[in-house]
Amino acid sequence: MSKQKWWQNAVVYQVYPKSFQDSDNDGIGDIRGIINRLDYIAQLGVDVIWLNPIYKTPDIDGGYDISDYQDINPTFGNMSDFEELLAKAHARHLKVMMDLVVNHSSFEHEWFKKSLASSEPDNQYRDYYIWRDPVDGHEPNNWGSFFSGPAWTYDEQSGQYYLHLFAKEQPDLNWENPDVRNNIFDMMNWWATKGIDGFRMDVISLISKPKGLPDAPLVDDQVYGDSGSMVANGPHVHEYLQEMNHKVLSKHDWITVGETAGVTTEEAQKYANVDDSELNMVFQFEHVSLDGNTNPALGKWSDRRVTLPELRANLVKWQKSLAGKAWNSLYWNNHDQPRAVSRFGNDSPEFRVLSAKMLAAVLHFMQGTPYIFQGEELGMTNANYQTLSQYRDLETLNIYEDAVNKTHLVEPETMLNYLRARSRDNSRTPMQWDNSHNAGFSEHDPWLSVNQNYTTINVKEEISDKNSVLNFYKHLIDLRHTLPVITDGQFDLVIGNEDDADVFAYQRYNESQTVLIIANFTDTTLNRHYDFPNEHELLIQNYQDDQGDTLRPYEVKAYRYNTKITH
Ligand code: ISL
Repeated sequence: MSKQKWWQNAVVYQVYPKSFQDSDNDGIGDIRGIINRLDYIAQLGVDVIWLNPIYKTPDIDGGYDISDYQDINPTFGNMSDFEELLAKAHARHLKVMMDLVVNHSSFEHEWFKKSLASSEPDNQYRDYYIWRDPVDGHEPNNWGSFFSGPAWTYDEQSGQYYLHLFAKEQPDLNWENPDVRNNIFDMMNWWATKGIDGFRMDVISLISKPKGLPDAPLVDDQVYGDSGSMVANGPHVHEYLQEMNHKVLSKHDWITVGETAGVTTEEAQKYANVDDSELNMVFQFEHVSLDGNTNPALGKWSDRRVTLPELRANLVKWQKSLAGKAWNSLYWNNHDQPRAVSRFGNDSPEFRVLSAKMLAAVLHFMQGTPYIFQGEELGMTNANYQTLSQYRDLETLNIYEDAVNKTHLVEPETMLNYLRARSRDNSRTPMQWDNSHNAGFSEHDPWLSVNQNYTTINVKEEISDKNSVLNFYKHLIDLRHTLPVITDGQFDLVIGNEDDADVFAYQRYNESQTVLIIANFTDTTLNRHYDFPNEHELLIQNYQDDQGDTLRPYEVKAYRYNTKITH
C-alpha cells in the first residue's frame, strides 16, 4: 500500500442529531445537545464525527429531503450553533463530516418550486429535475420508489410526471444538467470555507440515470420494477464524480465516503480507488442485504438471519478485492439498518454484552475505516416496539400499508415481526445516556419512544464498568491507533476456516507482525485448534481468561505475534 492517508487510520462516530441529545426539551435532539456531549465523543478516542443531515428540511425523511443546502434546520439550531459545534469539535481534535444529499432535493427547495412553475422552454429550472410525458396515459416507466408506490408523480398543471426514487417529496435532481452540477459543487466549496472536514454522499451511486429510462424486469409478486438496480452505477456516475473531485474534493484534505447502493467490488475499485480520482471509500450494501426476503416484492422486509458462512464469504470478498486497490469502509449498522447486536449477535440479557463485543472485534480488526453508529458502543438493541403506532419512519409505515392493507402479501403479525427485525426506527431510538426519565435524552416525550431497556443499557452505567461494551470499543479504537498492522496489514482467513459454520477466524499481517482474530458466532461452547506459535500476546478478549482451544459462547480474542505468519 502506498503512503497512508489520515482517514485510513481513523475511526468515525456517526451522530443522528434528532436522537442524540435534546438541549431545549422539545423532544428532538439538536446541535447544542451535540456540543454538550462532545467530551463524551472525544473520550471514546474517535477521530471523526459524521453528522446526519442538519439542513433546512420539511423532514419527510429524517432530513434527507433538503429545502436549503446552506441553512440549518431551525429545530436543530442555527448557523452560529453549527459554527460553534465545528470549532469545539476541532478544539478536541475531532473532525466533522457532513451529509451531502444531492441525488434529490426536497420538493420545497427553491429549485423545485421554480421547476414546477412552468414547463415552457424559457424556464431554466425545469431541467433541474427529471420530467417526462405520460406513456399511454400512465407513468413513463414501471419503476417503483424505494419507499413503496411508483417512482413518478403526476403534475396536473404541466401534464408531466417527475421522477423520485424515494418519496414524492424528494424529486431527483437532473445531474445531466451542468448547471445543477456546478450549483452543487459551489455549495460544497461554500461548506469548505466554513471549515468542515468532508462529506458522506447519500445514494451517490444513483445520480446518473440510464439512457431512455427503460422499464425494469418484474419478478414474482412485484407491482413495480426495481428502480435501484436500473440506476445504480449509471453511465456517467464516474465522470460526474471525477468532475466533483476536480472542482471540489482535490482542493481539500477531506474524508469522503459514498453511500453506494448496488455497488460491486469492481465498481468500488472505481469509486474508491487509491489514485484519489473520485472518493476515499464507499459504503457497500452486500453484507447488510444477505438476510432479505426470498420474495423480491418484499425486498429487505423479513426476519431471517444470515448464516455465518454467507456473511463471512461476503466480508472476505470485500477485504480481498479492494486490498491495495481501493479502500473499504467497515460498518455493522447505521441510521438505516437495525442494531448490530440484535441482527448479527444475540440481544438476550445473557449474551448481549458478549456478542456485542464479539461483533465489534470482528469488524474493527479488518482493513478499512470503521464507523460506529451512536449507541452501538453501548450494545444498544432494536427498539422492540409492539404496535405500529410506535413507528415514525415513512419507509416503515408505507411498507405496512402496502404489503398488509393494499396487496395483502403479508399478515399483520408477520409484518410486525419484520418491522421489529428491520425497521429503520430500530436504530433511531434516542441515545441512552442514563437511567433517568427518557434515558437522559430529553425531559419532554421524545419524537420516537426510548427503548425500555435504557435503565440498564446506558452511558452512565457503562462508562464506569471496565467490562462494559463501551470500554471494549475504546480499547479497540486505541488498538487501531497504535497497531499499524490493523490499517496496513494483509487480510487472510485462517486455513480451513472458510467451511466453519460457527467460528470466524482471520489473520492480519505485515512484515513484522501478525494478528489472529478468533470469534465464536454461536451460543454454545466449541473447540477449535489453529496451528499458530505458542508465543503470543493477548490483545483483547471478551471473557476474563483464555481457555486456549475452548471457545465459549460468543467468545472473541485477538492474539499478536511479533513475526510475519503466512500460510
Ligand atoms: O434504508 C434503506 C433500506 O431500506 C435503503 O433503501 C435506503 O433508502 C438507502 O440506503 C438510501 O439511504 C439514504 O438515502 C435515503 C434516506 O432515506 C436514508 O436515510 C439515507 O441513508 C434517501 O435520501
